[in-house]
Amino acid sequence: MFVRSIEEIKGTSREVFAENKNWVSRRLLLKNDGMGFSFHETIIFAGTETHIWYKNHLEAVYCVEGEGEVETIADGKIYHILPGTLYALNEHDEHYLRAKQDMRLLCVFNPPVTGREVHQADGSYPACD
Ligand code: 9YT
Repeated sequence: MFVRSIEEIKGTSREVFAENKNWVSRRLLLKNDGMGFSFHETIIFAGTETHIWYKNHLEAVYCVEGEGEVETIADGKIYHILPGTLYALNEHDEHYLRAKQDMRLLCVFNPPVTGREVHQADGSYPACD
């Protein structure tokens, strides 16, 4: 087994800032860790709106701090996200993520991300292979 902390990730390649400055993501587990999923702690900064559409991944997101909302674009539904809430993008749902306060989110990706992806114009990450 191994142990890894957020503090040791800060300032390394496992700490990734969004190009648009909307979030920072610290990747505790990536594809090369061999777990079959990746696991990230992501801070979404207050007042931001991010368009996301993970066509090549499923993502589950658990909120531990802060407050915001997710709007699924296909049906216009709005989901209020608070600490203790999980949302699962089980249909590769295209959505907007809006933070009212800084949100601290724990995110699991299947398949795992490699850590080298950048968000494409359509809100997706490329397929890993
Ligand atoms: C919640 C979400 O998907 N935020 C965007 C960043 C993503 N969690 C990542 O790459 O770690």
